[in-house]
Order: sequence, then C-alpha cells, then structure tokens
Amino acid sequence: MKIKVITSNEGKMREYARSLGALGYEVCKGKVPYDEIQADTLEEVVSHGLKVLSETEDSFIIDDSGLFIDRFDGFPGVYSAYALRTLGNEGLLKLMEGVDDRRASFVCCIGCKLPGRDAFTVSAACEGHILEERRGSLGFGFDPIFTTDGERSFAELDIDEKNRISHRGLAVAALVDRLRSEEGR
Ligand code: ITT
Repeated sequence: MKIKVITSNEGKMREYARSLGALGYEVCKGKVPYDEIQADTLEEVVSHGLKVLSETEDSFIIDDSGLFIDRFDGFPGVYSAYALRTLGNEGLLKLMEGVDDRRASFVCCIGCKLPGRDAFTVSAACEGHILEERRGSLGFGFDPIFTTDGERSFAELDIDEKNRISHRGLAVAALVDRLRSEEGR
C-alpha cells in the first residue's frame, strides 16, 4: 500500500520512510500547504487538518507532534514549532537552568485518511527528560536535548533506534495495528 505523508518536516519524513518502509508500505511525501489551527491539543490540530485536507486529498497521513515539559505545565506542547523557531534548543535549556524536575514527554498524533474509509487519529507518547546540554547531531528539532535513558539524547540515536522508542515510532505501530485490523475485517 502507498502512503502519502503530508509534512514540511524532512526529519519526520525520514522517520516515516524508514518505519513504514520496513513494514512494506511505499512512502511518498506530499506537500499540500494547509493552515494548521492553533488549538489546545495535538488531536484537535490533526482533526482539523484531516477535515481540510480531505476536501482535496483522498489518501494521506499528517502528524502533529510536540515536546511537553512537566515543570512548565506542558509548554511548549502545541506551541513547539513556534518555540523551536524563537527560543531554539539553547533558549529552552536556558529556561530550564536550575530546574531540578526535568521530566518531559514527546507526543505524536497521526491523522490518517485512506480512500473509502473514515479518517481517524492515533497518538503515542514517549517519556524522558531534558538534558543539561545539547548532545548529538542526528535527528532534528528538539532531539539534541531530549533523552529517555538519561545517557544518550535522541540526536545520538540512529533512525531505527529512535523509531523503536520514540513517540512517532510508537504512533506508527498503533497506526499499522489499526490498518491491519481494518484490513482483516
Ligand atoms: P509539519 O509540516 O508536519 O506540521 P512541523 O515541523 O511544523 O511539521 P510539528 O508542528 O508537528 O511539525 O512539530 C512541532 C515541533 O516539534 C517542530 O519544531 C518539530 O521540529 C519538533 N518535533 C516534532 N517531532 C520531533 C521529534 O521527533 N524530535 C525532535 N523534535 C520534534
């Protein structure tokens, strides 16, 4: 089956190509510009995207993700893209200076629309914490400052290692479970 991933983010695209590709899906990139709404949850953003894009596309997935820092009640969360653009990783590390509670989670919500089927969303989270300094040069976005094991940042993991434990990797597993269970019906 062919899956079109509509995203402007090359890092996400590489991860989808790898995880879905390994499961036998043919992955291609779609770049249909659409206005993402600002909402309180990733699910709301994705549901709106599904609605808007379904008007012109009949088969695609979209992904809205965010980094939720416990000490800041989930900020940047749904504002993650803006926070990365304005503060960057260095700015976030500065905000975290002297903060002992460094717990954070990455969350990924995938919206999926396939021909002749109702659109749906699946979400997954990955718990970890914010490092004291940037580490690694792989990955993208907040990867250099996020760790799950307290040792290596996501930017020190190769794509397969990251996909095995990450919010996106887990959300893809949930997506594929759902697709397969629907196919078996
Ligand atoms: P889309 O076109 O798919 O919306 P985007 O880059 O705007 O791409 P999001 O709004 O979903 O994506 O992501 C919010 C921010 O969180 C953005 O700056 C990403 O780079 C970052 N981010 C998302 N997933 C990440 C991951 O797995 N590792 C590191 N940073 C991530």
